Amino acid sequence: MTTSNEALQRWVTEIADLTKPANIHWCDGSEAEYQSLIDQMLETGDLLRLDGGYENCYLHRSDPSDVARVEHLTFVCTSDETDAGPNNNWMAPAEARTKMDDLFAGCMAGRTLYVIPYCMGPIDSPYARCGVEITDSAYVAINMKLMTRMGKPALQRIERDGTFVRGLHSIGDLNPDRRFIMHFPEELLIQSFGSGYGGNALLGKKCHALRIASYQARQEGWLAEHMLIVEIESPQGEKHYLAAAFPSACGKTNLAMLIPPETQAGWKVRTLGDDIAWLHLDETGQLRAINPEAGYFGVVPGTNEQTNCNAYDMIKSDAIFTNVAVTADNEPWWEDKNVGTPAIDWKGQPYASENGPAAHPNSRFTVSAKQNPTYSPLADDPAGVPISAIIFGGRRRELAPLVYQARNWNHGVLVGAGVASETTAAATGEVGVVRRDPMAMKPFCGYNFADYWAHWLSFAERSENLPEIFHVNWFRRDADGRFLWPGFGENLRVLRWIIERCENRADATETAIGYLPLAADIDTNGLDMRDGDMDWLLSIDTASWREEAAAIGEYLQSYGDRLPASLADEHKKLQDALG
Ligand code: OXD
Ligand code: MN
Repeated sequence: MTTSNEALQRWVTEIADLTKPANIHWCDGSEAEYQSLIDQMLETGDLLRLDGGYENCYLHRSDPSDVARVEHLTFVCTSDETDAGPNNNWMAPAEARTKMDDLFAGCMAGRTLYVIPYCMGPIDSPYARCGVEITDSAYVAINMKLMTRMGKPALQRIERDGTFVRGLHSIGDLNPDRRFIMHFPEELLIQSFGSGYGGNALLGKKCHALRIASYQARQEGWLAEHMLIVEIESPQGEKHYLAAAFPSACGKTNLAMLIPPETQAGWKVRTLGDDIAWLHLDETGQLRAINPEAGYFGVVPGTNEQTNCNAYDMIKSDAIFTNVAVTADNEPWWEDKNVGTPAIDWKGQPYASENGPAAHPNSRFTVSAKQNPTYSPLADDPAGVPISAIIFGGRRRELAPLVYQARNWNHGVLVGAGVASETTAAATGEVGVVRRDPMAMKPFCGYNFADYWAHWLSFAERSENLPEIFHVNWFRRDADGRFLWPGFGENLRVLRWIIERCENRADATETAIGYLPLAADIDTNGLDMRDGDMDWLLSIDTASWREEAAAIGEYLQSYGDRLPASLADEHKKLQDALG
């Protein structure tokens, strides 16, 4: 297969000349191709077949030094450094190109170069965008097949539209000293070298659908966000679509796949997306969302019949596991799976508890979204879904109440900009330290956050019909470290209040930080909670919030002159309200 798009043909030739592969394979996205890549990887040992109750499931073990996103090696290369902003690592484009050309020179010798045309979003959607990833990793090719609309239809769209994002990837020699993830948003180009792992290597995901897309979205008047999209249907058949931004490994997949507990009879939840949303205003001023992805790359540990039964079942067939352990029967195993025992750890060594967890804490499953029993067919609707509410959240043991609502859009932008969360294993670095993660986009915004907030604020001038904005925290603990809120399916109780607020049907108390429910407004029927837990979950400690507001102010000020005045105003209002 080749292409009638001359720019693409030229680029493939140019990259082949640079990287010197033994073969070139244009991916058509067929099942037969998927199976033949799997067979080939089974032969080379890059994949291991899993057994037990797991059908067509495979395990890939990545290099032990290559198990998470590498934010310190991720760069945004704009011609002007300030366009990348203090939120990104920056390198001058020419310097980055030279560095990467040196790394890529001859790097595919003896390997196959895969050309992977893909479409982010429903193929026929005006909101979708295409890309082509060139890679020397068959693991990337099979993951892209599950995660995106990959192959022939995407290539046909590229040939129709004439534009595409270029992504060049090589696993190189997996040497962490020769690992870089470079973005050139002005050229719609990504170059990634030295990692075979997830967000570093599956370039459609974080690199394209967030970093490059956020940059493009600003130019074109839309938003590319780190958000799940979920449909909630009430017992009366009323439907609402919510988009929620939480940092990595804070439960987006679980919330998107929420299973209503028995006490919530008649409620239905369907999933549109678990990680990324592209949001556009339609001609009526309604914000509409599409999920650019077609699969889930989810965190495995913690998935069990209680926490997320649908995900637990969904990954029993046609899934790729990365860095989980295996049992003696060759079933995949992970911490908190609650069945079976590990025999071999994620590194392929006999399991011994003194060596740490059996599955890597950031081990993942890759699976087509269509395997989700609560997959919403609207995920394929070219027009997307209308969003009623945007929800921000983080993992905070203290401070942030269970839920609160922003007073209006601009205040909501401040709430989003002030998001902070404890770090997780999704990225390399220390776990559990609180860091600012505005809109959960700290690792993913492809340009200066100050400009990004200005772009968010500009939506208020374009529509009078914008979604309500909320903040949630499922992770608050008491003085003994006990989680105060049960989380998982019970989060529906909080989503119900959010929907009621969108419908102007629920009460709230106005506080310095926004509108909070009264304890009685959240249904706690049947929950095993102690007296006073709900009050604690909804309490606001003014002294701590003053400190938080000061810290947010300091953080915002680090963006200097570029900080939008109306965001500074919102912040001043918060400080005044806290007294
Ligand atoms: C992810 C992440 O993999 O956010 O989705 O790290
Ligand atoms: Mn994510």
